[in-house]
Amino acid sequence: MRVVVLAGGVGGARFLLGVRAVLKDQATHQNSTPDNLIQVIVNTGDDLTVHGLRVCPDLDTVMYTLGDGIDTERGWGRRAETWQAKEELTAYGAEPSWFGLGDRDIATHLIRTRMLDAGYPLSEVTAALCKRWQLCATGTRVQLLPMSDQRVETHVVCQIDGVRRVVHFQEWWIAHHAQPPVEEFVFVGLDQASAGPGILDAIADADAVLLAPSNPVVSIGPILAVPGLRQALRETSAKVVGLSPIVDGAVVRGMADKCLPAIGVPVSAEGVARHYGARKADGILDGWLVHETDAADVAGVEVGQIPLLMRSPEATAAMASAALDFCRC
Ligand code: FO1
Repeated sequence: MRVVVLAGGVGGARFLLGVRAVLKDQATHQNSTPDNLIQVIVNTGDDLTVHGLRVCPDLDTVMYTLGDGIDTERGWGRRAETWQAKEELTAYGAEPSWFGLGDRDIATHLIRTRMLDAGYPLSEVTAALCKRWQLCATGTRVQLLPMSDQRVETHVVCQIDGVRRVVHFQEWWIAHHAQPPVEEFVFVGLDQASAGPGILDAIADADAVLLAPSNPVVSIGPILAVPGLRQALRETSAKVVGLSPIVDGAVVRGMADKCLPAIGVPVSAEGVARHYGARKADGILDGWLVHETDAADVAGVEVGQIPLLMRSPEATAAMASAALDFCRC
């Protein structure tokens, strides 16, 4: 089965563990070893350069999570991390002191920065980094596809201490704790960007396309904004099914509740579904999975109700299984 998943960071990475587990389980229960392929289209709008290093938070969160190197408490960065380099940089007064660069994590950024400087595109750098992390499982290959090889960065137009400012998303999210009221999210570089290699074909050839329960504005949003992406989703023969990131009327973690109002979307399962829109209209969704206590009524979108809290690997696998079943029918 060829499954394409659009994903951001923490929530998307956890959901992917479920998708991989379901396909692996199916592979081990079938006599012929099928060749499943999960192609993850990952948001790169969070990417930034700090201390001369190129950091790709969502690509790294997905890679570390699927590669079992993630710090599960934080949801980002490496397990058993240390922060000596960060402390030394701060002692020198080097900014940004607010960005948590872990010593183990720095190795990833050094390799990435060296390869980018040598002219390798981000897609090839990502494939090279993933070789170490063994993302595949029995009968299931996993490929991480940056949404674009061109640099696209999410910047936030907001009010900080009464002054209208434009800051990088990471600064808004980390240094200002997503507090400053947002006027607009701007995806800088988008007009010069094209879909990463293999992405449009992956969507066209998919048996299923899933929108992970990631932030609809700053994770899924930049991906959908890449030229040609929405059209590819509207044209694929695969079903396109999303999972609501709003569970029991609220965000589970992250800052979707601070982002959705900035684009005029209600913080609800139905609000997000309407935002993505029905493929039968001019949107992208065929199906939408909401938590058992939520509801959504969107013309042209088939809505399913299942537990959407990723409390355990089994719960996450059940979500993935329900989404894939939706695509098969
Ligand atoms: N999140 C934080 O809240 N504080 C940090 O200092 C921080 C550092 C960081 C470094 C590398 C990385 O891959 C992720 C990091 N994150 C940090 C998480 C990151 O801001 C978020 O995962 C996403 O970009 C937003 O979903």
